[in-house]
Amino acid sequence: MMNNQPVLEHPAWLVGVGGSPYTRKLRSALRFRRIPYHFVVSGSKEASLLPDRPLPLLPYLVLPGQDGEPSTVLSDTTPIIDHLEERVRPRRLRPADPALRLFDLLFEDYGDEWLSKCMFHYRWANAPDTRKASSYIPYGVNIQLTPQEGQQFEALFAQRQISRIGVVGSNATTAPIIEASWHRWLQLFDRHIQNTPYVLGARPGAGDFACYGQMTQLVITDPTPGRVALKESPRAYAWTERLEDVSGLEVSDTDWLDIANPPDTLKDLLRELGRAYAPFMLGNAAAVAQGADKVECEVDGKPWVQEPFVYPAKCLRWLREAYRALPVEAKNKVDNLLSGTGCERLFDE
Ligand SMILES: N[C@@H](CCC(=O)N[C@@H](CS)C(=O)NCC(=O)O)C(=O)O
Repeated sequence: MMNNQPVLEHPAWLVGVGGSPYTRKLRSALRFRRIPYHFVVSGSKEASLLPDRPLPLLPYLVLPGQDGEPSTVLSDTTPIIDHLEERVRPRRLRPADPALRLFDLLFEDYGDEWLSKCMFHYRWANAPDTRKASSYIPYGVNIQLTPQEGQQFEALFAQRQISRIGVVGSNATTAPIIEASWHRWLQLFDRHIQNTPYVLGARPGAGDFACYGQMTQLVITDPTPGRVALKESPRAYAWTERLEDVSGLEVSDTDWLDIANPPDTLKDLLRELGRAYAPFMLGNAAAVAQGADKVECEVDGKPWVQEPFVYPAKCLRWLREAYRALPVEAKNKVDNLLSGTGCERLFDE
């Protein structure tokens, strides 16, 4: 039934804040998909009139019922994107080709779970970045705070985020690994988008929007990673600005690249995923499975220590389910491209 609905008949409500990378991911994905929505600032009067979110996360999406009134509430951008793929047919983000689709999921997870580490680390481990973010973010939620209230929130917010830095895995041991990966990502991404403007071809997929969401903060907003970005890749800066609104890009199903014959730069990006993101995902999932109180693994050939984090272990499960569900021919294509990148270990169960 739902699959026959070509578009949402009424606008949805996207509740979030501009300083949240996942809000930015979903907002630009909705724009690209030409799905009508009203953007509602979290904590506002308008948000309080909508049904509450199922998880304490931003953003969340409130879908309209048949009468256009607020109905279903969804949290977590990856399942939200999946839900919309089913519900709205045109301009879908996930490629129909199963092999390509697996790569899109992988890049989406890399953006969500690894570039988020870069973003969190640079922002909350560097005083100038912390000062900038915590000074304006409170006003993003309430533009009319008094300066005293603003400063109070600033201190509370910075304290809260810094207290979460262990969960994300930024510490003295991991900082150089995270920073080196940010430099490399920019260099490799720069070369890749010289070949093809989006990760998997001439049109963006969910992976592009996930990377974009984190890159809004890393490339544009935050001073320290932003300086790195402008030095390594002014092109990545322009790409990030562009992704904010690609609603006017006309796309077709032939815009995806040929996954049996991809540019070398795609393999280079996958090698980068295999170098830092994949060993972290595996080490973390093993620690979560064992109920260990610490993740202790090697990432990029160096020791990595952090608190176990349940959410990325769930993401790895989702990726593995997607891999297991691949038809044989697609699995062969995926294995072929993953071979030697370090990412194949993700699916080595
Ligand atoms: N996997 C989630 C992550 C969302 C997330 O971590 N959001 C952050 C803000 S960017 C959040 O809501 N943190 C808790 C809070 O701010 O209350 C998604 O894709 O939506």
